[in-house]
Amino acid sequence: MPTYSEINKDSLLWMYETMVTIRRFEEQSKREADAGKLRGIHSSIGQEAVPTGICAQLSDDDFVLGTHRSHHHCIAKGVDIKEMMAELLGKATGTNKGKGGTMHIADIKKGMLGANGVVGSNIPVATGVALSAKVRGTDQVSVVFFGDGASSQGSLHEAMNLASIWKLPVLFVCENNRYAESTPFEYAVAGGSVANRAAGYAMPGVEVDGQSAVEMFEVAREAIARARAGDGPTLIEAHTYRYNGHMGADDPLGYRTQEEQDYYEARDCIKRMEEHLLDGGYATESDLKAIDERALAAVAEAAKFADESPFPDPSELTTDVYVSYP
Ligand SMILES: Cc1ncc(C[n+]2csc(CCOP(=O)(O)OP(=O)(O)O)c2C)c(N)n1
Repeated sequence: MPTYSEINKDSLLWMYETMVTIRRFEEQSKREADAGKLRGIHSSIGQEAVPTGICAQLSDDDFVLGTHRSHHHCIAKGVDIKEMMAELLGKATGTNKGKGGTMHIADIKKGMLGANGVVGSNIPVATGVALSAKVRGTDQVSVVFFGDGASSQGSLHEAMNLASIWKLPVLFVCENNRYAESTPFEYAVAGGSVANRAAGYAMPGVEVDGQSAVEMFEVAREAIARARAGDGPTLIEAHTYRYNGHMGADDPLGYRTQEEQDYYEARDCIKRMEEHLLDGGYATESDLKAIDERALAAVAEAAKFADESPFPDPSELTTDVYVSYP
């Protein structure tokens, strides 16, 4: 997985391809769910720029921890999409041998320590991971993504406090997509801001347009540098939007308006990156078409791989479930 230190042609093109791959992957995941091959997914369509702008600057040695809605985190962190799709379908070739599914994808060698279906649960884990990096004297950074709903969990506040007093190398990244299931952010979050909460824990709290990969990159650059330098954590609130229902077709979206949806879709992260690349002379229409086709082909190959893979053998039921200590 490449690691970029600045915005240039290479990093812009990598971010574009990563976001397009995430979107095509999510579209395919929905088709798999609609076909009854899994029970449903929490789609990350609309939110692709958030992990992409950050992970462009991480290496396999850095850590990411996610949520129930984590396909975009995994792809941005370099997890193989064939193994991911197989995991979604519960196949033996999946990242977790088919035992994790859509909400528990992990790939330790890529530094993707796991999606997690329990809201808010990965925040203290990421903080512990950052403590481990500090104790071991490495320059590794730990990044945890969570939703606006999770931002009021006690786990975030306990973790921010410890991360601040111990100056841990962790980025707390809130993907504020405006709703926790159907509960609006304005109703549920006192004070109307997640970023403001950083002040109570003596760390920077930054708001950023989460539909711009370039802005995500810039904000993350500073936070990552701060973490690697031993200066401690940053809280980032990325304003974004999930275009689909909370968990697919079961959600009639009665709690939000078409105007609101149109507002965010007009600021779509992929469209904006496309414009940025073309206007800046970084790519031509045909370059972008070639990338789009490559992403589509990669996702089609992943779907085929997943379909053709076997389910785990029943004898595997309890393997990898418990760790045995020597
Ligand atoms: C501890 C816990 N409480 C409740 C749930 C049920 N649940 C799943 S997703 C979700 C909403 C989470 O909203 P947010 O953190 O904003 O993330 P988003 O779904 O918007 O990505 C809830 C309440 C859960 N999985 N875990």
